[in-house]
Amino acid sequence: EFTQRAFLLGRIDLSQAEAVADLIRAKTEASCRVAAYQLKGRLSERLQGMREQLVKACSRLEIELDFSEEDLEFVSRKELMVVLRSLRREMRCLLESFNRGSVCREGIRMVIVGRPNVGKSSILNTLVERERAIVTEVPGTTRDTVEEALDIGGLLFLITDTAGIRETTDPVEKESIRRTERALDEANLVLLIFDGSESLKIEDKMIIDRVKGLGKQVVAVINKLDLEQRIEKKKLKEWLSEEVLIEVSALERRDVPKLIHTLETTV
Ligand SMILES: Nc1nc2c(ncn2[C@@H]2O[C@H](COP(=O)(O)OP(=O)(O)OP(=O)(O)O)[C@@H](O)[C@H]2O)c(=O)[nH]1
Ligand SMILES: [Mg+2]
Repeated sequence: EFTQRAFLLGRIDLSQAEAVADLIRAKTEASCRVAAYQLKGRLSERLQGMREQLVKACSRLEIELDFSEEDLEFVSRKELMVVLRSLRREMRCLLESFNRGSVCREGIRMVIVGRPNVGKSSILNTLVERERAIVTEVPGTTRDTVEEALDIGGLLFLITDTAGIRETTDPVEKESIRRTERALDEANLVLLIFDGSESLKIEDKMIIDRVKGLGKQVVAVINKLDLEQRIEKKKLKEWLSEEVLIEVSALERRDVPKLIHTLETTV
């Protein structure tokens, strides 16, 4: 009510009013910082400054048009171009900061995918440090998507563990895979898991191609580092090309801090 009154009386503008809601909803330090910046009116100041410059450029051009018959130059084309170019740069910066801001506010949707039994649920459990998802040695254990929130370096990660992707005729598993696909579509970041103790399978390639086709950020992980390694790392690197690849053992929590650090620096 007080925010609404402040807005209606012109004490704050719409972006500041929205920042009040963001500040209340903020779940991490980063989202709190973004909302506070906006609340102080910094975003409004930037927008106002840009608007003023545009209006000025526009009015100069209009004068020019009004007196186009006469041989008078009210504005130098070169100067105008400098102003417009710098404005365009600033707008691009603002657009990019919008994406970063929305990631801070809404959190990063990270989806864990891979073929069955590679240790996706174990990775989720080790990240959140509790037995969140059921883990068994039976491939196809996770049927429905499992979600959990985690604060990593002040950023909110909304982690989804999914059912393993494989060819199947089982109707329940088919539906599980459809849910995995849906989670993938909504993801900002994909955690692609491989089993280091087994050689690469055709399904691994299929999943890589599927994920790459989405054009999202990917962090690849070889799990089960504690077992004898049979995975063809060279071939995997070729399949992945430029994606980050790290090795962990979810079971022994080996190199998990490295994985967390990678996630923190990737986004
Ligand atoms: N040795 C070893 N075993 C692991 C590791 N991570 C997972 N496992 C085992 O691998 C098996 C499968 O683990 P899950 O975490 O259920 O694998 P998943 O990918 O979620 O499997 P689905 O849900 O069936 O797709 C379980 O028996 C785990 O104990 C690891 O780092 N080392
Ligand atoms: Mg699972």
